[in-house]
Parts: sequence; structure tokens; C-alpha cells
Amino acid sequence: MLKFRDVDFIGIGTLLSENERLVRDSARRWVEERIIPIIESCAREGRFPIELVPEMAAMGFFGATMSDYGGAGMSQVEYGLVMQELERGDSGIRSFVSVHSSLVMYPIHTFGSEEQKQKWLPPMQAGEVLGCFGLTEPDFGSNPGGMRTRARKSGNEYVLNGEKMWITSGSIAQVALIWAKDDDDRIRGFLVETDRPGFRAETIHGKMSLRASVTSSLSLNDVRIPAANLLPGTGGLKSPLQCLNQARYGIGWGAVGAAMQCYDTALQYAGFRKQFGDKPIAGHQLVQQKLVGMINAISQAQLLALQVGRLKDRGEASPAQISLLKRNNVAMALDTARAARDLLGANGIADEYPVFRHMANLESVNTYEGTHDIHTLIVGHSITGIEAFS
Ligand code: TGC
Ligand code: FAD
Repeated sequence: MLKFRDVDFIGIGTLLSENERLVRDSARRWVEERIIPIIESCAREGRFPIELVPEMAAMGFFGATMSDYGGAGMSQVEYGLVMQELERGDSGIRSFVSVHSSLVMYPIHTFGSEEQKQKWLPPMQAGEVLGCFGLTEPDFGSNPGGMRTRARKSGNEYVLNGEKMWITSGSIAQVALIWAKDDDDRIRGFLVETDRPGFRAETIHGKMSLRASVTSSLSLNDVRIPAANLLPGTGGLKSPLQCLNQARYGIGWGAVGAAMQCYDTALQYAGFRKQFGDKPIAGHQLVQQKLVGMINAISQAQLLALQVGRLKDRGEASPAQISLLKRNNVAMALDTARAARDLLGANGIADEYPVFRHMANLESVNTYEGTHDIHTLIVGHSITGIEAFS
């Protein structure tokens, strides 16, 4: 494994505050020391390194932007830099943190009662309770509004029935946030303890992507939960979409991290690999063109992430701006990973280098949290005023 060197061609670091650089550097150190040495074997074995959860908690990665209930009180830019560093390690590690923090802690914080916040947030911040987010169903991915999962009120309880598919951390979570339609056909969020009778989570095997992350299918068969497990502030599809704004924002930064790792690997490799004489392949024009294309695209993506982060810190980032960030930066990272794989020749397909793993991971990142094309349609809707989903 080559030692990572920072990727900052246009001096993005100079646009960061001292504290932002501190947060980035400590996340970077942790990833270097704890993720990089084990990640290839985790991916090979199809194993999420769950033993690192207490350390991630101690680093303040969970609920990082909350300044209460034990959260580290990071700014949005600081949180983004953490996501960048985690995904430079592996998209699956960033996924785990995104789901736990942005898709489970955030909705409890935003839509939950005071009692729910006190019960769930401190142990989640400490990594003692893990969460998953169940929106997607086998027949409803890009169009979650069509979901079939139901929550029927029965006295002081809700009874849940349905299937959720492709759920990150589904089989390791103690609490699942399940999105279901209530008796009035309104989408609401329900906190379901995963040891309740009728709840089943099965790990999906055979993934060629995000191998160091747990992905599961969930089935709910007459699962009874107290009525108090309903997140009272939720109502309609806009509630889960509001959570997705947080997670998509983190992905926009994370993808930059994956691209930085792929680019730096390709740059170093091109510097020592020789063909046709004594000159490294980095001395050939076509190779330089590829490397320049990569650093050009990464620099643009870094600026985009930082600008959306600054807007978000001011409470001004719109969902469409976050869609543009996710769409651009994930596509950029996938292109960068493919170009890096090409530059490594046959070595590009081996897990001695991190490039193929990142490339395969980014295929999932391109699809989840809204596919590339769904984000095209969201931005298209925003600029034209005309909805083109159906
Ligand atoms: P539409 O009628 O457009 O919207 C319904 C209501 O929601 C509001 N809204 C939003 N609110 C907050 N934030 C957003 N981003 C919002 N987008 C829309 C909208 O204003 C409306 O409000 P109201 O008051 O009028 O009711 O809904 P639609 O059914 O036409 O669908 C819209 C569409 C396609 C944009 C949306 O459904 C979508 O984004 N689809 C993609 C699905 C998706 O992203 N799924 C992600 C599942 S979770 C996941 O992948 C986790 S992986 C994590 C990991 O491992 O890292
Ligand atoms: P589909 O919606 O069937 O889309 C298939 C293709 O059709 C795509 O190319 C899409 O862009 C295109 N398409 C669809 N509609 C249109 C349209 N109107 N116009 C043009 N093209 C269109 N979900 C969760 O709820 N929680 C999770 O934790 C979670 N984790 C995931 C982890 C992984 C590893 C993966 C791969 C997925 C995860 N997902 C999760 C699910 C993810 O959000 C969905 O896969 C995603 O929203 C796309 O849905 P789909 O796979 O059903 O594809």
C-alpha cells in the first residue's frame, strides 16, 4: 500500500479554518492508523469492522453536528471533512457513519419527542446502540412514495407489516427507523427495536461493492411497537427526504475522499512504473492528460463541497444544491476511480492497491441516496420548474 499524500492542487486547505484543518487531520490520522491497514482484508472477507465502533464514537463521528445529547457540535464543513477522510478509507465505513448519524440520529433529533431523544441519542452517540434506516422496498427504490409497508394503530400500539430492501447496517442495528404508511395513508417514521417478535433482518450476500459494509433485507410481520415509538414530528414523504438531504451532503464530501485516494495512488504509480525505456509512464502525454483530468475534476469537486458546506452552515443550502453536489461529486469520483484503474494496468484489478475497491464501492454510491439520474431530475425540476419524474 502506497502512503497517501494530501491532494490539494488549488490550496483548498487555505480556505479552511484552523479548527476545520484540525478535525480533518485527526480523522485522517485515525483512518491511516485504523482503517487502511485492515480494509482490504475486510473487503475480501465481506466483513464490516464492527470492533472499531467504540473508537468511532470516541472520535465524535456519531451525531457529530449535534451540540447536545453528547454530540461533538461540529460545523457542517467539519462534518464534511470527516466524511471525506472516512470515505478515503472506504465508502462502506462512511456509509455506516452516514446512516447511523444522518439517517437515524438526525431524525430522532429533528422529529422525536424529548423522551425519545433522551432515550436513544446518548447511547447512539456512544456507539452502544446502532441504527438503520428503512425506506427502500423491493418494488419502490427511486419512488419511495409508493411504499407498501403499513403501520396500523391498535390501541396503544402500532402493528407494522412490510418488506424493506438494501438496508445498510440492517443486521447489526438494535433500532430500525422504519418508514410506513399509517391508517390515514401518511408516511410516518417508527422506531422499531430489532429484537421485537416478527422483525427479521437478513444480510445480503454476494455483493461486488461495499463489501466492508453490512447490507440487509428487513421483513416486518405483525411487529407490535408502543405508540410512543412513532416519531411525532414526521408526516409525509418530505420527512425521510429531509433526512436524505443530510446524508447526501455527507456523500458529496465522501466521494471526494475516495477520488483523492485513487488519484494519489495513480500519480505515485505512474511515477515509478516504467515502459518503453527508462522514463516513467508519468512522462507520456496521454498519461499526463489522464492525471490532469483527474486533479482538475477533484479540485472542482472540492470547491463545490466546500461552498455547499458553507451554505449549509448558514442554513441556506437547498435540497437541489445538495443534489447537484451528490450528482457531480459521485460521478467525478467514479470517473476518477476508473481512470486510476486504467493507469495501474493489470495492477489496477488487484487488491494490493485500493483503486478497484473504491471503483466498485462507488457504483453503489452512484445508486443509493437517489441515483445519478434521479438527481438530474431533481436539479432539472429546480431550474425549469417542471417535474419530469413520471
Ligand atoms: P415530491 O412530490 O417531489 O415530494 C414529496 C414532498 O417532499 C418534499 N421534498 C423534500 N423535502 C425535503 N428535502 C428534499 N430533498 C425534498 N424533496 C422533495 C416536496 O416538497 C413534497 O413536499 P409536500 O409538502 O408538497 O408534500 O415526491 P415524489 O414522490 O415525486 O418523489 C420525489 C423524488 C424522486 C425526488 C424522491 O422520492 C427521491 O429523492 N427519490 C430517491 C430515493 C432515495 O434517495 N432513496 C434513498 C434511500 S436511503 C439510502 O439510500 C441510504 S444509503 C446510505 C448509505 O449507506 O450511505
Ligand atoms: P430503481 O429505482 O429501480 O432504478 C433503476 C434505474 O432506473 C436507475 O438507473 C434509475 O436512475 C432509473 N430510473 C428510475 N426512475 C426513473 C425516472 N423517473 N426517470 C429516469 N430514470 C429512472 N435504501 C434505504 O432505504 N436504506 C439504506 O440504508 C440503503 N442502503 C443501501 C445500500 C446499498 C449498498 C445500496 C446499493 C442501496 C441502498 N439503499 C438503501 C437503496 C437505494 O437507495 C436504492 O437502491 C436507490 O434509491 C435506487 O432504487 P432501486 O435500486 O430500486 O433502483
